Amino acid sequence: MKVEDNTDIIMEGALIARDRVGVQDFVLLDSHTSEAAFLNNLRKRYQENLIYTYIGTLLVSVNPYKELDIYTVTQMQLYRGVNFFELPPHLYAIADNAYRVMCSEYNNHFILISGESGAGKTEASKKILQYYAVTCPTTEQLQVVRDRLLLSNPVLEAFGNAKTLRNDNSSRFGKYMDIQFDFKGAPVGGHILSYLIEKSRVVHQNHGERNFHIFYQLLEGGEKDLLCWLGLERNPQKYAYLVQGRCAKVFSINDKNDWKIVRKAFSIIDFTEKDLEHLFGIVASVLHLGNIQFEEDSNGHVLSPLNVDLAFYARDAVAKAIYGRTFTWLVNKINGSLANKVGSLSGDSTRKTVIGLLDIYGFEVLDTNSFEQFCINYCNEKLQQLLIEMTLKAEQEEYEMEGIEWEPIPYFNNKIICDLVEQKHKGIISILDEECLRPGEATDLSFLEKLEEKVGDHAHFVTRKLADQKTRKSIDWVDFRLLHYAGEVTYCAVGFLEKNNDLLYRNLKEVLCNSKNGIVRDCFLLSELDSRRRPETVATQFKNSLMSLIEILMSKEPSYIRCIKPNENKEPGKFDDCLIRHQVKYLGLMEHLRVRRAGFAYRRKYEHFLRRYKSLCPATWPHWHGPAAEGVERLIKHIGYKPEEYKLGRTKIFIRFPKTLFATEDAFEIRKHLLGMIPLEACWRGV
Ligand code: AD9
Ligand code: MG
Repeated sequence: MKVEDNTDIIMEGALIARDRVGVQDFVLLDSHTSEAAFLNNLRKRYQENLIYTYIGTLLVSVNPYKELDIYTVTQMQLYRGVNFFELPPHLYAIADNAYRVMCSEYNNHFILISGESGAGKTEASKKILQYYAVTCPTTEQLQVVRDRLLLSNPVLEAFGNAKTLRNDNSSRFGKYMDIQFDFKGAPVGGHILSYLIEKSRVVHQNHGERNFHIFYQLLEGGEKDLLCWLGLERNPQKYAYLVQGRCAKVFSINDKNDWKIVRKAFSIIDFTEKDLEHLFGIVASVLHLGNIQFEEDSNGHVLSPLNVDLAFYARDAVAKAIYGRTFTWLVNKINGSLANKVGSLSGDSTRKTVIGLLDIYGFEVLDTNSFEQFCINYCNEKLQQLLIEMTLKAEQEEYEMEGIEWEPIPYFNNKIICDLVEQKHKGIISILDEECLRPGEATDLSFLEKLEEKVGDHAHFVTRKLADQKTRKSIDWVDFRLLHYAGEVTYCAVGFLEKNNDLLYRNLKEVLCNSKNGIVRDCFLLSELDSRRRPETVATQFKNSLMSLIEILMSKEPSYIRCIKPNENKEPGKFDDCLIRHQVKYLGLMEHLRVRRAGFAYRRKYEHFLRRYKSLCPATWPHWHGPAAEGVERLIKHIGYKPEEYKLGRTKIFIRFPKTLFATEDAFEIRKHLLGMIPLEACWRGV
């Protein structure tokens, strides 16, 4: 066979392969960046079990709903220290890139994982944590920290996750976890911030849903003696708080096994037997509380000034309060055990950097959406807004500011919806808070009327009164509808005031303050009873905590993972075009791609670029005395950048393709070796 024929065959083979598996970076799509081409590429790859695809440095992930062989230690080692685009797209590449930049530039990072409920955020965040646990340098002493970081997950999931209709392991709280690294890049500690646990689930679950996992784990897996001591029976059907969803047993969940994992985790995270006694005591007491019944009886029993409805209400309020506060206690306790105690031992406690992992409950639309969905979806609006601010908006503004020629790319900015929810005095949360200040007078309906009066003309708000003008879909008279960035959600206003107020009768609080259970006493402090200050409402607390989260994130370097849910049935291999198209649209992926294609992959201030690479050019090494911009110009001329590879802005150099930067980086590594700064093997770490 002639050589030319052979080449043809190879070329043809490559084209066929490409045709079959698509391109690994959407930026490389041949055709015009149409939505159809985008979906086609995603579908091809998904069918080949290639669930990850890049848009530049952003990772798109489609939930495979089956175990794939791509998370092994061998795979982890493969991605370690390798330049971003040299291997197929992977979570590990994102994790490794953030880590390497952190180590070389001593700055802080975060990885934002977003997508709707069931799209794969929690799995992604766990896999990233495992990646760091396996690939980062460690010492015997640091292994404890590593194990605690990993094992905090099963504990928090037991208490904070539950089966919902959308996801058998749905996160019912938001989680932001900082992993702290020392100057050698070893993980030395961590810190978790948790956001608004959905405690209404403790007392009520929709059909097909469960309470938090821990209840079932305790009943299924708890040792006989323990259950006996707690006065519990193994059968979940015996407990009113566990039977409402009518699905205590779930095929995909092994409660007995999970219990064992959780028990082991507790022992490694430093929980004492006393702590556990108190903790399981609380879990059991919630179940017992749920079984308390009240009857109207004028002849005696216990005398109570409450009618039956109020007695049930008070009972549920106690159960929710105990569980909610215990969850916060749990997070604090875990934080205590993750706190970096190694700094002083390793002799350098000053130079610490962090990588934050954000895994928050995804956008959610149920048959009936309540206050909880309102908070969850508002949170997702905020994250979308952050992403827009930090990518689409910031990127385009930067080109303009730097004087780089740029054709603006339009995108939907959801700030208008964030404002509708959170604006002071005028937003939905303020209106709700105002109603909560009128006890006895205000009701959920008066709240709805106020909304109509104050935000009725907003383009993203609809009630029945306004429905005819704005939408054809019917809407109930107790409902209001928000047109979120991710779609329409109809909220039932019933319960908004009560859930936002979150009050507990004073005498019940008194009882809890004097509890014999140490955790309950820690959670209900006597000082709270004396306080005359009105506590902040739930929505306002949540709003404030999100604002400070955004501030934390804005101060760090971002990486993004956008998770996509392929179908509504949790089915492996099923690519539902319509559902995925909708997500591609609202996640703004097409706009992101357009900005990426037209823009530059990398940019750095002249001073930083010069400081790093000056050794590559005799004119700039060891010192350049002129303006940094001129130094950079000399430097890139010397190393042979072609005009189409870069642009020079007012304060920064912009590099169009990652490969240009990687070549420069490789040259720099070799130069470092020649200058005697590092051994040669280290230069080839990534090869
Ligand atoms: V929610 O907003 O907390 O309700 P998540 O967190 O986005 O949601 P999760 O990570 O819990 O979804 O994924 C849902 C299920 O999809 C998991 O329980 C797995 O069964 C499945 N999944 C997700 N990602 C992967 C994966 N990379 N490989 C295999 C996966 N299965
Ligand atoms: Mg989750």
